[in-house]
Amino acid sequence: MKVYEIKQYVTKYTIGQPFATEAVMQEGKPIQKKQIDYFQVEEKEELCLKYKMDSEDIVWGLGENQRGMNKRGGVYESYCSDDPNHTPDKKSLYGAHNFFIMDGEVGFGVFIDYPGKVTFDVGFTHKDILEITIGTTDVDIYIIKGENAREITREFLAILGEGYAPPKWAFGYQQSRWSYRDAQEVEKVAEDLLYNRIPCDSIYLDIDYMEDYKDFTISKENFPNFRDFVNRMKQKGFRLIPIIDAGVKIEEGYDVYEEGIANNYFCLDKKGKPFVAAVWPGKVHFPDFLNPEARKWFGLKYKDLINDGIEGFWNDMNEPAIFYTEEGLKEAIETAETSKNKNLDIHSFFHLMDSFRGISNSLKDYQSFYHRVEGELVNHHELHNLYGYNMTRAAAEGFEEIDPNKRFLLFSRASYIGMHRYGGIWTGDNHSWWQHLLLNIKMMPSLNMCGFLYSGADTGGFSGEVNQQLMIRWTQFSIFTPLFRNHSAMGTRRQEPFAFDGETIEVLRSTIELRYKLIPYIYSEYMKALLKKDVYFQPLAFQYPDERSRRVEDQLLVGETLMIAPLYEENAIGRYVWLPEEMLLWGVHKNHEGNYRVMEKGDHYLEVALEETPIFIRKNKMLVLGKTGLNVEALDHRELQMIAFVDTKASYIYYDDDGKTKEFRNGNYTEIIVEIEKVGEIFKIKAENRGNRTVEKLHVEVIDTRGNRRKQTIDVIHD
Ligand code: MIG
Repeated sequence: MKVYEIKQYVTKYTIGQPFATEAVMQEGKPIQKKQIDYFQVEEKEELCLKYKMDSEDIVWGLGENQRGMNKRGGVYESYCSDDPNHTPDKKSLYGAHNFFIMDGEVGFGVFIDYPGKVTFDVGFTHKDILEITIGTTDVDIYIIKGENAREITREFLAILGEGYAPPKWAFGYQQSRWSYRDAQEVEKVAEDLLYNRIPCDSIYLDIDYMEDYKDFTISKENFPNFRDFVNRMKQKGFRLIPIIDAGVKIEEGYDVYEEGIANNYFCLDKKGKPFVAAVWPGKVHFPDFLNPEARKWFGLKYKDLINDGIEGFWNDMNEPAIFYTEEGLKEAIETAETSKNKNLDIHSFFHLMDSFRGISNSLKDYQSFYHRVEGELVNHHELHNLYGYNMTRAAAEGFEEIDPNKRFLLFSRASYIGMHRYGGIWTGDNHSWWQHLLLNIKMMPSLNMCGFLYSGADTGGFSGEVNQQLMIRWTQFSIFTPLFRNHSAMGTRRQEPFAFDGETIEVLRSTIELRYKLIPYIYSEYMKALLKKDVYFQPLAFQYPDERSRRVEDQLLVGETLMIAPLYEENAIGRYVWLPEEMLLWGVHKNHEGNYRVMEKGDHYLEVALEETPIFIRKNKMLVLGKTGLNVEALDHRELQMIAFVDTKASYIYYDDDGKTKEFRNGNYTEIIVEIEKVGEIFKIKAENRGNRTVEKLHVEVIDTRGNRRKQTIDVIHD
C-alpha cells in the first residue's frame, strides 16, 4: 500500500495497481502510513473494509440511490444499471457514486475509486457495522477529514475539479416525452405551451427523431429540412434537445458504423471481434469510450447536429443497457426448447421464466466484452461504471473542440464520480408515484455531495399514470432543481401542463412562472456553488447541527437563503415543518406577493393548499427575484427584487454572467454585494457592483423579526 497526502485533510491509499479512473484531479505527496484510518481491512480476493458505527452516526452520500438521505439500514451496490423499476429494495440505479460521509462523534468521508462493483452494507447485515466490499484488490481509497459533514463534502469536491456549467437557458422549464415523433407534433407542443402562456425553454427529441434509431441521423420523413426546423423553433423560443444512445447500429453503409469498424473503435468480444449486443436499433456495437481516439471520434460526431443549430443533448442507454445478446438469447431459447411438451413442475417453470427475464443487462454479458486501454484488453466488468462517464466526456470534449467558448446543455443517465466536470445527470425512469417524488427530494442533496449539481428527475414521473395533484406537487418541488424537465414514457397519460383541466393548467403555469422569477437566485446560487466547489442542495444537518435538525429528511436547504418543505403525500392539505431557527415563510399562493409570516423556531403544522408553494427565508438572508417571462432569454434583469428577512444585518452576493460562454472563467461576470444593516429603527441598504454592469436598480423589501415590512428601491453603485 502506498499513501499520499493530497491536501491537508485528504489522504489517498493506493492498494495494488488501480485503474486510473481520472475521477480525482489532484496529485499528492507520499507519506508514511501502515493502515487505512478508521477501517479494519480484510484482503482476500476482494477487499473488505469494516467500520463499527456509533448508534448516533448518520451516513450521508452515495449519490443516486434508494432509501433515505441517511443511508443506514440499506445495502447499495455501485454498478450502473438500466433498471426502470425503482422499488425500495433495489441496490443499484443508473449511477455509481462511491462517496459517503460518516457523521457523528467521529466524522470522516470516504471515496472508493474503483469502477467495478462495490457494495456498501450500511448497517443492514449488522445494524452497527458498515462493510464495504470492493470487487478487486487494486483500488484507490480516499479518506477525507473535516470539521463537519459540510466541510468534508467541500474537501472532497475540491479534489474533483471544476464542475460543468450549463447555459443559462438550461435553467428554464423543459418539456419532454417519449416521443414527439415528428415536426408537426413538436410544433403542436410548442403552440400549446405558448397558447397556455407556459414558460418553457426547450423541447426534447426522444429516439424516434432518428432514422431506425441510428445515432446522428435524422428521420427525413418525420423531420424534413431539420436545420430550418431547428432554427424556426428557436425563433419561437424553444431549443430542441435530441437524445443520443450508446449503441451504434450495425448496418453496412452507415457512416458511424463503417468508421467505427475501419478504425477499431468498438468494444471487442472474447474472440477479438466487435462485440454485438441488441438495443433499440437491433444489433449494435458499443463505441469503446475508454479509448481516447474512439472518444474523440464519437465526440466530433455531434458536430452535424450542432451545425444544424442544436445546442443541447442527453446521453441515454450508457450503462450500457443491453436488451439481449445472441448468446443470452440462445441460452433462453434452448431452455424453452427443452421445456417444450413437458409437464413442467413449478421449479422448471420458474427456471423457464427466469431464463427470459434475466436476459437484459445480464452480468454474464458485461463480463463478455473488452476495452482497449493503452494497448491492453480490459474486461468491461472491471470498469463498467466508467462507460457512461466516458461517453459524456466524449461529447463534452467534442463540444470543446467544435465550439470552445460555448456552453452546451449535456446530461447523461449513467455516471461515475468525476463526470460532473462534463455534464449533468437525470435520474432515469422513475414512476408517477408519490414515493418517487419523496425519493427525488432525498436524492438531490446526496447527488450534490458527489458533485452532480446539474441534476433533476423526470417531473411527474416517467412510467405509470400521473394524476393532477401529483403533477402539481412534483412541479412545486422541481422548480428548485437546476434541471427541471417534465418527461414521460410512451403509452402513459399525457403529462404536459396543458394536458390537464383549466384550473390545473393555471396552477402549473403560476408554479412554472415562479421558477422563472427565481432564476436570478437559482442561477446565482448554482454558479457560486460551482465556482466554490460547494453544494446547492443541503440537508438541514449541514447548517443546523442540533440533534433534531440532523434527523429531518423531507426539508432541504436550497442555496444559502432558502429552506423548502415540499408536499409529497396524496390528498395532503398540509404538513409538519421543523424550523431550526426563526424563519420567514413566503407562502407563495399563485405567486401573489406579500404573503409573509414570521415563524418561530420549532415544530409547526402548516396548511398548504394545492396551489401553494411554501418557501422559507432563513434569518439574515436574502432572496433575489426577477420578473417572469416566456423563456430565460426573455427575462429582463435590469431591475431585480429582493426579499430580506433581517434581524440585525444581512449580506448577499448576487452572481450573474452572460450565461452562454465560458468567459466567466476569465473573470467576466457580475457580482453585486448587497448589505443591509439595522441602525436604530431604520435599515440601511447598500448594493455595490463589482465586475460587469447588468443590474441598475434593486427593489428591496425588508421584513424584520416582528413582521414589519419596509420597501425601498436602491440604485446599484458601480465602481
Ligand atoms: O429503453 O429513449 O431513460 O428517458 O424516454 C428506454 C426512450 C430508453 C430510457 C430513458 C427514457 C427514454 C427512453 N429510454
